[in-house]
Amino acid sequence: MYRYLPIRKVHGRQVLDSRGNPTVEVEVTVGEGIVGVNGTTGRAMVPSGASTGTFEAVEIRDGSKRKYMGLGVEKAVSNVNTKLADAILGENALDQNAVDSLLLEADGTENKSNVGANAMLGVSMATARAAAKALKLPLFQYIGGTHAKRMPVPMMNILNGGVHANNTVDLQEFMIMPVGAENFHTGLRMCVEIYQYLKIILKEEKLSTSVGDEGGFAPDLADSREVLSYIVRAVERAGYRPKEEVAIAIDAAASELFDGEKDAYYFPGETQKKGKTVLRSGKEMVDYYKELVQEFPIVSIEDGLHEDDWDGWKHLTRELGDKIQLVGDDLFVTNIKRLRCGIKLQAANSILVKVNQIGTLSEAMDAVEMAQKAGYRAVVSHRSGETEDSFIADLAVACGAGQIKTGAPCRSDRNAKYNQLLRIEEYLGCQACFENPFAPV
Ligand code: 2PG
Ligand code: MG
Repeated sequence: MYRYLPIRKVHGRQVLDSRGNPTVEVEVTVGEGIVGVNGTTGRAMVPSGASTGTFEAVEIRDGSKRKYMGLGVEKAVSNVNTKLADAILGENALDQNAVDSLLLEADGTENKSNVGANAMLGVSMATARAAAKALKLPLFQYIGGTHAKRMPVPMMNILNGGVHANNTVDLQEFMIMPVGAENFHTGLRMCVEIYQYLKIILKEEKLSTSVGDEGGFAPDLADSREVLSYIVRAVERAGYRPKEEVAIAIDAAASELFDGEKDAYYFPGETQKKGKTVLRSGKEMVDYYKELVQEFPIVSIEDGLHEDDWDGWKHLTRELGDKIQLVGDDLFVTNIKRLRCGIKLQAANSILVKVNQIGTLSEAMDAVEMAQKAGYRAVVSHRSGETEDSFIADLAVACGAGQIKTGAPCRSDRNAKYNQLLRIEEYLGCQACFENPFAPV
């Protein structure tokens, strides 16, 4: 077996993501002998957000309006093929940390704005894939080792709003979690059935069943209470008990609603539907969530407040942190510096992990590790702009996160992850474990 598996070739290209925007794809070839004859190639594709946090690592776009409305990634691809390839050719693909450190060095900036986090991530993930393939190991086992066996509970988005849809729903994501399921495939089936029943109910009510960026339905509903009521109806219609068997999670994506001048959160859809301006202060947001948590089986709220409001987050965590999961997405941006700060302040109690927010696999794993050590939960997540690459499915099992957020069971960019998890569960057989992440230890 190998101890040294040299990186022989790094090749980037521009491909398309789920929104029809260009993104970076990278192939890394490893192994002895002549490339193309004896080498093993791993491929990875880079996702991209819409409700992007200010503190995320920088994704480089070409900006030339003549091509792809300025969203081309030719520069990032060229950085893959030159600067990043030069940095890692001949290095040991089995030493992911060292490879990622070289990528960081080649960039040399704090926020990855030199070569681009999109360029770096493609190389980082493709290296791991190539190494796993050369060792003939499933990706999750290569990354996570022999103890990787915890299947994630899906946090499945079934109703889209905010910047992911053009409806009147202001909070970005309404998700269901099959907390009462005994294994992954049953949990997935429960969620899919509820999604299909929600469609039937929306049709019956003459509401739109067209979908948003992550495949969830995007009807024009009046406010969060109405959305949550529909979801509870769909859960019951599918024959499941809300709370015991199926719980609800929300991603408010509050940074998108925050109006700095007014120092308040503006709800444009609710304003339109109700015919009067709906603004909520930080404190009112917390009170609003407290009411919703009392009325509905909500177990998790992500980005309940905006990314700069550390004091607000402390307050939110004091008020709700012992009842539900509070996930920092834009707040932490998968960055251990921001996470460390949050842990110190006791802001939030969970982190959303998005590999492209930070730019390398090793740094994303560092964030999961820091969270878990501090008693924070980790939720591995997709982006609203996705691809057919199912890397995060393996990552979720590899790091034992216990939760994955990867959209509706609609559109193959989302189902690619669920389908990969079905394969992993089958591979693990009776060793696979699936636990309600909110059950007391
Ligand atoms: C989020 C994500 C994924 P985006 O806010 O959590 O659902 O959205 O990729 O647009 O940032
Ligand atoms: Mg989010």
